[in-house]
Amino acid sequence: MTTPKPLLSILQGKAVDRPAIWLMRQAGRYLPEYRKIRAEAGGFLNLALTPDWAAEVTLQPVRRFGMDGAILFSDILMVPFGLGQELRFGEGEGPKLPPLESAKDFSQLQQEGLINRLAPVFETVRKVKAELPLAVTLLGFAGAPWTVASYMIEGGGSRDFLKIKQWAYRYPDSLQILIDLLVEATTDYLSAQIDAGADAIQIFDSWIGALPPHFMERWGIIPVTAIIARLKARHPHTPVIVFPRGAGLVLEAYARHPLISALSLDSGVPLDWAAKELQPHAILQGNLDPAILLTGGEILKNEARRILHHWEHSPFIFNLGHGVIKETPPEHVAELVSYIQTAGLNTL
Ligand code: 1CP
Repeated sequence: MTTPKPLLSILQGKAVDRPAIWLMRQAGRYLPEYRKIRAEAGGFLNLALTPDWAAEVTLQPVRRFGMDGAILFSDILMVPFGLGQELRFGEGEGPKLPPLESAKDFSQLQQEGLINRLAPVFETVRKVKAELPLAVTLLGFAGAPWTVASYMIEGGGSRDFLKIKQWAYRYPDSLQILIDLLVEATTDYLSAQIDAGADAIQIFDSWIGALPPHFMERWGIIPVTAIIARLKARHPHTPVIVFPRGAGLVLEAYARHPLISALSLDSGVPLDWAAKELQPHAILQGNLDPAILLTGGEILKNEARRILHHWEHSPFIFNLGHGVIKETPPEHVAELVSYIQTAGLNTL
């Protein structure tokens, strides 16, 4: 059976004849056509907030490789930016923000005006939707509250997350105020992406794995499912994929949660365990090590085959366990996409 949008059909729990594939960070520096536009745009923020450019780089990997999904070109830090926190992306560095030092700083964040300040993002979604082949699913996204709060409090990327973790351990009620604010802001932001044409959503909780397992319910599952509950009230048919990177055994609680229907797995998740404990409760996506895509050759084929074999009888979305590494040769991506889409399960 051929379906109009294989990726969306899988997320809706329909039977399809092959797994779907898209890759986290499929747009970006490993593509020469991205680097060209990035150089023209100057800064990352200028690129992400100029709809013609952002739409173009969203479409680039789909055009080149024929993925089943296009992910909006934007960043999880658009929400803090939309709330009025200053945001810079230095050349070759990660994001930098003036860190929130105490609950007093929360009053500087302005929720009204968020949607206006982020209007170019929704314009990008509309532009992509108009140009995207019908068979391709358009994914909107946002960061989960814990992960986004970590950048707002640490002032950028972090290795140890000591500021946000101490805040969570010492003043949980105070951190909760920020998390609740992010639940509301993220819901509005995602809802506007869906209104503009996003077919499905992914919520990235990239740093939830920094917490011990028994804190993941409070700071991971509860806020993420609060967003999903609010989104469902407005858009009951839009699927949401949750990516709780590094959640380990807590993935079982995510999968069993009635509001979570699809989970993205990092490369640390053993697939025999996932097949048994997660797959009965959720649609799964993942989880090739991005370094294997970087390496290419025999191991890429063998590992792609190994992952597919786990899902012979279940709907599955092939992806990486984390984003594409910027040194990855585009030919490796081309090989992987055509392998997944054409080898099919019968000829493996
Ligand atoms: O200069 C450049 O070209 C900037 C590099 C870059 C890109 C291409 C950044 C800065 N963000 C993005 C786009 C982006 N970010 C996308 C859309 C593109 C796609 O997936 O094809 C998405 C989905 C994100 C999401 C994102 N941003 C996450 C969650 C996923 C993950 O990687 O865990 C996170 C944590 C960020 C923060 C961020 N933005 C950029 C960087 C370098 C970082 C990581 C900083 C750090 O903590 O070290």
